[in-house]
Amino acid sequence: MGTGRTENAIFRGRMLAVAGIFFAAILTLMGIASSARAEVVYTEALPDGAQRTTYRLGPVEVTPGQNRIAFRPITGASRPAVNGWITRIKPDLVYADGSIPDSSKVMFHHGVWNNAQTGDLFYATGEEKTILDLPDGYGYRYRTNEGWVLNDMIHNLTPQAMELYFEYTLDFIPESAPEYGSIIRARPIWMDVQSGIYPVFDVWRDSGGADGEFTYPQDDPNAYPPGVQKNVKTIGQAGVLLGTTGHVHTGGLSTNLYLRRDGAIYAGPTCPDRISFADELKPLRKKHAGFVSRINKLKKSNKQMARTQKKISRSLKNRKNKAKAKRQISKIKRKKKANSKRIASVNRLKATNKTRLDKVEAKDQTERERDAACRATQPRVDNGNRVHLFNSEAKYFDPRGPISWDMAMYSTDNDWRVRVQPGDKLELQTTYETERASWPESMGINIVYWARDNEIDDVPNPPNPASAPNPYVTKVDTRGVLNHGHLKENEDYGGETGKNGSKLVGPDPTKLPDGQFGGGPFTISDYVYNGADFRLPGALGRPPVVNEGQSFTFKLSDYDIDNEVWHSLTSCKTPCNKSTGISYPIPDGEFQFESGQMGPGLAPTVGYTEWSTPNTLKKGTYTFFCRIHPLMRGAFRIK
Ligand SMILES: [Cu+2]
Repeated sequence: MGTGRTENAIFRGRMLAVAGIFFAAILTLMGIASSARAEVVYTEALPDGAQRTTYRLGPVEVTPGQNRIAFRPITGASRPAVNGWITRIKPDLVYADGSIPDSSKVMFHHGVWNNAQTGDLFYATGEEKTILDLPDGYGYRYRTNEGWVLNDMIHNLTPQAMELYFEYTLDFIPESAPEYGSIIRARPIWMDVQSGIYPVFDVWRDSGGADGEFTYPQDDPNAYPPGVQKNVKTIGQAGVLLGTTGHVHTGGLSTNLYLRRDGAIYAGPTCPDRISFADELKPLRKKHAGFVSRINKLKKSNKQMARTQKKISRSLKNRKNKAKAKRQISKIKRKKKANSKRIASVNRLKATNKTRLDKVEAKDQTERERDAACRATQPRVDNGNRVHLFNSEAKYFDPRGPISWDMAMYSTDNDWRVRVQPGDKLELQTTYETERASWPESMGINIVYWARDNEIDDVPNPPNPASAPNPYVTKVDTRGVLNHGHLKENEDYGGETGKNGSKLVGPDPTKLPDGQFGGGPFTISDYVYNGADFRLPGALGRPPVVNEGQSFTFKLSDYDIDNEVWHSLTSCKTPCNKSTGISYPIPDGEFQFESGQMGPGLAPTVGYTEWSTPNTLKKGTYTFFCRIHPLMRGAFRIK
């Protein structure tokens, strides 16, 4: 990794160390942000007493190329007018006409619904558009006198301004509904492998284990300051966990939620010891191998004799002593016959033995399966007292694999429950693939919903909280159900060449002649890496050249800084000139370099507006793109 990575990590570390910035920012912005216009676009009554209503929030004026974190209060007609329970939330981002933009053009990078009174971050969604669906009988408490703030980040991948609306569909049980009194209050717990307003970490290609996977935080020894565990939260009261879904970015494979309880060990029924058939199998297998090798030897000897016999027969007419040769032939024939008889008899012994061997092997297999099935019903306790609660796996619909937003997460199903007690610790980790590319600015987040015992008691005929499975006794369903299917807006994959290269964004830069280099720095403006952008025609697009040991410096234009248009230089595999889409280009350069999201310091930027390519690069042509605006492509050459 070049110099960029080190600076990147330092600046980001400093930024994320500012704890509490999230709430501070919300409180400040609540005062100054104007309330956005909103409307109800759809409403319908559901059989369980809930009303399904789609609210619209906006318009949101999306500026060219923006990747901006904003806070907006959700007030008035853009949320329910009466108290009640929220049981489901489904997000979207739409144009004025209700159509959904392609994610290759603009993405709902994240939206976090925040209750300003309780501090709850009660719903979050990202590009994967996860739906929150609380289990039957549970709801998130809604009060009209509690303020809501949406923390959103809209990522415009294009140089075009847009007018968009947030849409979110609530299932809501109002106070007036007969079902209202029987709903149990569900509360969110925000689990995050990082912290702060922009809780990201970088995943580098080939990092982590030999399995091509990187798990955060444990695969990064410097993930947290000593003694700090950002990914762990302690449960304060007895209660029941109700459900969770993970959030990862492109390249992410899963999040995993665990529980730790001091001194706890597996406490469920034990599986009977597996019966071992090794003592029976060993001699049978040895015998079998012995028979096979004897048969092979006899066959080999027969073949040899057959060759000798043939040789003698061929040379018979030239021999003086024909009688002697004929005697030799008959001797060989006799020996061959005897051999064949022996083969047949060993074969019979082999078959008898094999029948016994097969029988014992079948018994052994059955016993292994029985044992595995029994153990599969038991929770796995590892690292002392840690028990696995849920694997929120990312299911990629993208035919090219885990390299785009064409995916959905696995969620816990409706009857997933986990009994928790005060002092229990929840722990989260997330796993990314590291064979295909690097994945800068990655996340690993779960919102876990739970109910407290004392609030479960608030409803008539409450369920017995103690009936929820103790995860040290009963294995919970760690697999869950897919949150949603493939979404149409995620089909613009890119990476195409087209007929005669019609879809290429520029020529193959490795084949272009050397360009001029006057010393720099190069200015990035109008979505062009001026001086190093191979999409430009003629001499302008030729890769600039320096000698080994030297580097190029790039800086943001004042216009981009003033208008908050952030860029990166991210290495991509040469020629990196195919069409732009959600899975092309990706950060897969043969030699990895990464500037970070250049900008003056507020999240999501890294805090510098000028960056130099690593001076450790060997001879060759290097290609790069902008992770924020993947249509931007550049190249330079080292000689
Ligand atoms: Cu850019």
